[in-house]
Formats: sequence, structure tokens, C-alpha cells
Amino acid sequence: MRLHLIGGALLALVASCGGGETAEQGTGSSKTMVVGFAQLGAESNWRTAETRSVQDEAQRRGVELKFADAQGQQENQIRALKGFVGMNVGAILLAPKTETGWDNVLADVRKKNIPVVLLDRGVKVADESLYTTLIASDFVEEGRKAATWLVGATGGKCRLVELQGTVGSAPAIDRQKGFLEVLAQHPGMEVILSQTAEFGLAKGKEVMEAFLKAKPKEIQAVYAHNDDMALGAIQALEAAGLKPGVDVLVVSIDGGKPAFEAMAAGKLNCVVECSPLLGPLAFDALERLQRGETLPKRIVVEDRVFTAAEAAAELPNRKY
Ligand code: GYE
Repeated sequence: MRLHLIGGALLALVASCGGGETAEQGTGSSKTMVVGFAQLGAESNWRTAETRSVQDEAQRRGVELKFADAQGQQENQIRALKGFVGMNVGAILLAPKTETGWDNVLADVRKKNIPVVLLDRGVKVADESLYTTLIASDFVEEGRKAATWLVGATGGKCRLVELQGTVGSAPAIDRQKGFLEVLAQHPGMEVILSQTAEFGLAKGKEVMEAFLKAKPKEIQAVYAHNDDMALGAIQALEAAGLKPGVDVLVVSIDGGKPAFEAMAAGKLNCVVECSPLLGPLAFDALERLQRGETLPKRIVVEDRVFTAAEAAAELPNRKY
């Protein structure tokens, strides 16, 4: 089945070369790969950087990219996938909003033998052969790293709040899982409030304001599942007359330039890196498929931990 799928995938990539007209004329001169990218939206600095990375890399390699921004709605992403099938694209890149709800549409895509590469987030499907590979960071490990840093910084004693990412998304589920796994070994660490702020800055600020109202004077640290929510929380802390990074520790995941600036200013204490610059990896994978190679089911992007002390030196290296 797997071999059959890979063979079919190769056929599909070749079939779309050069678009209909050239292919029908049989000149064989053009080898343009046509790829559909079903992006989930633009909720964060991370995501717009990912979009740019994929678009830039497509251009660099002469790939024709069909880009669809689902504006945060899974229904739109499903519609985009169906549209790509209608266009008979050679391959699909999918950054799925949530883990579930993909079985039917991926089965439709498979009927046309179009390979699907999951970019940045994973899915839960009954049949794993519905996608070719997942290129993403290990979100559980990111959660563990954030927790390990916070345990170290607080001596294992801390009352903290958690700003969760999009409900049902792989990074929100896994970043909480890894974090709580480490906290379970440290009874002095207590999550006193936890809520989603949908990976957004404005929402992060709003939820943090509500947290501060609910538990004034009790919050010692913030764990945010991404930079944007951490930056929103920092604004809320400052508006409440508190010093983020000093009165209340802040740790986040992603590691974009704005977060490094906040770290250099002493307002954010630690960032677990998660790279959005996935364009080169995505097209490397598609080219390998095109050559008939079998890809591993999972391509893991490595992440580092940065603390405030390293921020100023690292700032010029941040690409987004
Ligand atoms: O951390 C967050 C974004 O899926 C890894 O989505 C990605 C996450 C990223 O909105 O900023």
C-alpha cells in the first residue's frame, strides 16, 4: 500500500509538470512542480514567518505555489484541500489548525494520489497512510523544556498561570502535556489558572487581565504556549503596575525577534525556540518524493532554549 502510494505520488507530481497545456503538447520542456499550501491563518508572528518561508522557497526553486489562507477556520482549510484536488496539484502542504476532523478530506485527496506533507502541526487520523510525512518540532519536548527552566528559576516552588494555544491544536495539547509531565515531579509548582488565548497577542493580553483580576497578588509566573500571548501578557502585567520578568516571570515558546527584544529588555525570561522557517525542509521533502524516495513518517525540527542573558547577543541572528 505504501509503495503504491509513493508510486502514485510520483505520478501525480509529474502529471502536473508545466501545467495542462504544456503537458498536453508533450514538449516536456517545463518541469514546474505545482504545490498547494493550505495555511491555517495568520494568528501569530510565527505563522506569518512560516508563510513567507514557504512562499520564498517556492519562488527560489521555481515551484508554482497555490496558496490558501483559511483565516483560522478549519472548514476553509478543508475547502482549500478540495480545491487543490480539483486543480490536480502535484502535492499538498497542510498546516492543520486542529488535530482531528481530517479523515474524510484526506481520503478524498488520496483517491487522486496526491501526496500530503503536514507542515508544523500533526493530525490524528484513523489511517496514518493518509499523509506522507509530518515536518514539525516536538511540542511535548518544548513543554518539558519550558517547565524545566521554570522549575530551575523558582527552586521548584511557584504559583503560575498558563496561556494555552488554540484548543484542539497539536501544539496546545502537547505543550501542556510536556509541561505538566515535568510539573508532576515538583509538588511546589502549581498552575492556578489556565485558559486558551488562541495563540494571539490581543487575546493573550485580555486573558492575562482576567487572570490578574481573579488572583491579584498571587501570580508568580506565566507560561505562554507562544510568544504572541506572552507579549500580550507582558502588556497586561505592565498595565497592572507589575514588572514582567521581575515581579512575575514569563516563559514562552517560538523565539521570534519581538520575544528576543522583550528578553533583552528583561521583560521575558526564557524562550523555547520553535522554528517557523520550514520552507526549505518542505520542498526538500517534496523533491525527495519526486525522486521516488520514501520519506520517514516524521521529520523533527530541533529547538533550543534561550534565556534573557543570551538575548542581546542572539538578537541579530533572529530571522523573523
Ligand atoms: O507556536 C504559534 C502558532 O503550530 C508551531 O502556531 C505552531 C504554532 C506556533 O500560532 O505561534
